[in-house]
Amino acid sequence: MALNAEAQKEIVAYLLAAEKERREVVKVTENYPAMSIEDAYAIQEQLIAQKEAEGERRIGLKLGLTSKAKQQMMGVHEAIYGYLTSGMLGLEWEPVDYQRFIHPKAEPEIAFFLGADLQGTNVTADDVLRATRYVAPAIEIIDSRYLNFKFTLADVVADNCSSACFTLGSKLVAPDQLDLAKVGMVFTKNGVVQATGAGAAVLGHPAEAVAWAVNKLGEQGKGLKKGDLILSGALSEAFAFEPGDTIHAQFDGLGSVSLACR
Ligand code: OOG
Repeated sequence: MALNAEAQKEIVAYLLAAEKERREVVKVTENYPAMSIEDAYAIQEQLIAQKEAEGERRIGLKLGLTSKAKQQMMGVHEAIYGYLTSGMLGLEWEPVDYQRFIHPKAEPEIAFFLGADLQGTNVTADDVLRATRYVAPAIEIIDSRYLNFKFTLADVVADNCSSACFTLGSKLVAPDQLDLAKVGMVFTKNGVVQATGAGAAVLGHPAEAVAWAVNKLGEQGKGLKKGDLILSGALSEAFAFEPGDTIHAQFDGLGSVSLACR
């Protein structure tokens, strides 16, 4: 680690305060340029532990920067992961309140529900599909705590990968019912198409992305549990929205999911 325990603790408090007070902050690497990816994951872990201490539960994992387009945009070659907590779960039939965010953006994703524990360092996409009970359409709201959504890889990892909220569609499909790489997707805002994509945009196949994350966790002796939910990464870029907007993602064979904002 490049940062000592005291600096890590300070960064955790800095990021949690930004989230609670809903304000953008200068990215951490401005003040701690030495922060490494390893430091960032340690900070992320402490940040989630703090949320748990405040009553939230860890309910799964989310991946980020899984598409080539997003990796190129960021100038990185690696995906990232963060944790989903109970407080992030939004409901399709209940509009989300814009006031709880700083500068939210929505993106379409494919969610995995695990029917078995998953841990290891050689886990394959096939292993992921075997351990998956259902897949479902999802919309993730990301809300970077950093000014103008500008950050380095270490910054975004420390910030739990910009996680804020997500909703799931009500149709659950067994993963062997369709080829997730070929699932087409149309993403709209107020009925106007914002992006189109396919499951293959996510590291070639969304289950590949999940396998990558499981192997990363496995290197630290961690894993995922039966019942965990995983958001496998965006199929397109993320789009800003405002109160009154309705976001909708339609997936071929998977059904649809929508999210209204008030
Ligand atoms: C980082 C998180 C992006 C994804 O699916 O690529 C993400 C960000 O762009 O703020 O969740």
